[in-house]
This record gives sequence, structure tokens and C-alpha cells, in this order.
Amino acid sequence: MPTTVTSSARVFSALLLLGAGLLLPATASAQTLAKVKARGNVNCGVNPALPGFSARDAKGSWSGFDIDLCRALAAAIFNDPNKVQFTPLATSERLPALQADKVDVLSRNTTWTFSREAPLKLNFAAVTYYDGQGFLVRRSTNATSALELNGASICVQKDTTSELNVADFFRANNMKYQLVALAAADEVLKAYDSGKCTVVTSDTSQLFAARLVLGSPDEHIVLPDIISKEPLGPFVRSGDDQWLGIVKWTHFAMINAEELGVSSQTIDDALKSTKPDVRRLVGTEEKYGEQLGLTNDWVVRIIRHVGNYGEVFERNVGTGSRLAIPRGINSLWSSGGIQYAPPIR
Ligand SMILES: N[C@@H](CCC(=O)N[C@@H](CS)C(=O)NCC(=O)O)C(=O)O
Repeated sequence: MPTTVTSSARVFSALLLLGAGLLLPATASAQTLAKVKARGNVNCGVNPALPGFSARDAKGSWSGFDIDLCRALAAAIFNDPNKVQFTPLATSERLPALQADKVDVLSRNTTWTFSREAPLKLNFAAVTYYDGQGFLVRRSTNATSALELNGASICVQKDTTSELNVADFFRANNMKYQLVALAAADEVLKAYDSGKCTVVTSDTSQLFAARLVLGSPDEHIVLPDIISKEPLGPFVRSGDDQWLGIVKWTHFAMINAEELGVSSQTIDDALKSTKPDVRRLVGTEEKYGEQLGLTNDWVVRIIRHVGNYGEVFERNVGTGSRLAIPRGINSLWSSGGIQYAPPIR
């Protein structure tokens, strides 16, 4: 008899432990959304100044491609794209700031790499912009390819993937170079402007932005060579599946909306649509929003206030904008690009 009592007590305590084990991660995993709702805004870590991606006007109002992801999150959560607190972060402080809980999400032209996930206890949410590293030179150099840069002095920003890739590229091609590694973007441009280096290397999107900051943009060209893969997008802390889900599905919803022809102009028609895909997207069918901890009209809020992916791309960086970047591989998969989102169903 005592044996039975002991063993059932053991089974009971084992079940208790198992229960606690199952419960603990669940409670620990839903903190960010609750915190954001209690605070009344999304705290977004952003680039202090990168035209087209993240910039402040004279009145202090933020706009740009990376900014719109923050606004889309605020729209989904609060039905108000202005409920964002922007925290400008320098390149070297961006990942530590996210790790230290100083921001809820980092939306700052940051490349998804192996060493930025598990080792840093961070998760990459979704590729909002497929980029690649390139080179900016003066048009007067008549250079047509990066392979002509043997012996060049090259400016790069510290603590970036750019610094690592440029070393690989020159080593692989048996070329010499002199690296001028600087801490901030404006130092890089000043050094190039004053002749301390003849080349700037960075993500190509950032070189397009840099051309605008330099005195006469037409005097500078971005060489055609792309020497790396730079999948850019938002990061969150690991261990909060709900928050990771909200960030990644916000991007996927904007891609799916573009694919289905749902835009800020057509959102009211979409709400009357009989198409099953559209109905699931806008929440007139199923309850996907609630499953994320949001309301079922979460996508309607995003599209109404911010727009679909194509609208965000064109407005901030596309061919009609000052940056004039062709959509290229960031076109939808159905139009020859690689932007592809899993279905909402
Ligand atoms: N995508 C690359 C580069 C990102 C990066 O920080 N680029 C610099 C070069 S333009 C930048 O944004 N600087 C802005 C600043 O520090 O103000 C990475 O994740 O390492």
C-alpha cells in the first residue's frame, strides 16, 4: 500500500512539474503586446537618418520605409499609426538596445544573419527589403565594375555586415584595398566628400540614399556589382512568439494585400468582397486577428492607415520617389520578384 501512495504522489508531483513547465513559457511569451498596450505605443528602434527609409522632417515627424513598418504595427494594435515612439539608434547600439529591452522592435535596415539570431537571443521577423552590398564612386572615375577597384581606399561603417563582406570580396578577387572604417554614416560621407576615400561601400539601398545627401547626386554612381545578400527587416527579442507573430504577419498581410489588389484606395470595396482570400484577409471571415491577440479587422487598420507593401515601397523609395529605386527583386513573386508571403488561412 505505502508503495502505491508513494508512486501516485510521485506521479502527481511529476504532473505538477510538467504543468508548470508547460505553463511557464506560455506566460513568459506574451509580454511585449501586453506591455505595448499598457504603455499606449509601440517603441520602435530606427535609423537616425537614412532618406527614404527613416527620416525626420523639420517638425520632427518621422517617415520612410522602415518607419512604415512601425506605423503598421501601431495601426494593427491601436487603429492609430501615430501611436509609435521612435528611438533613433546608431549602428553599434541597435542590437544591444533591443536585447536590453529599450525598444519593442528594431526596424532599422538590419541584415538577417545567423550570428544575429540564436547567439544574441533575437529573432528576425520577415524580409521587408531584399538588398545587396554595392559600391558608390565618383562618375569622373569612369569605373564600370567593382573589379576595377584594386588599390582603392574604401569607406565603410563599423559594426555592419558591409565591413565583413568587403574584406571577403577583395580577398576572393585577390585585390588590395585600404579600409577607412568609421562609426557613423555622416562620418563616412564626409570622409568620401573630402577625398579620404574614393569609394563608399554599403547596402545598395543606402548608397541610393547617400547620393541624395551628397552635394550633387549626379556626380556619383552606384556600380552594378552586388557582392552580398542583405535580407533586411525587423528584429524582436526571442522568447515571445506572440509578438514575433504580430511583426511577421503584419509584413505578410501587406504583401498579401498587394497580391490581392487590396490597397488604401480599395479597402472599402474589399470589405464587401465575396472572394474567400480577400474575406480572410480583411476579417469578414474567420478570426485570425484574435488569434494574434489583436482585433479581427487588424489588416483593414494596417491597409487603411499605411497601405499595402507596394504602396509603402513606391511612396518611400520607389521610382516616383527621390530615391528612385526600381522595385527589382522586391517585386511580388507573381511579377518576377522574390517577395512572397505565406497565405492567411
Ligand atoms: N544592413 C547592414 C548595414 C546596416 C547599417 O547600419 N548601415 C549603416 C550605413 S548607411 C547605417 O545605417 N548607418 C546610419 C547611422 O549610423 O546613422 C547591417 O545590418 O549590418
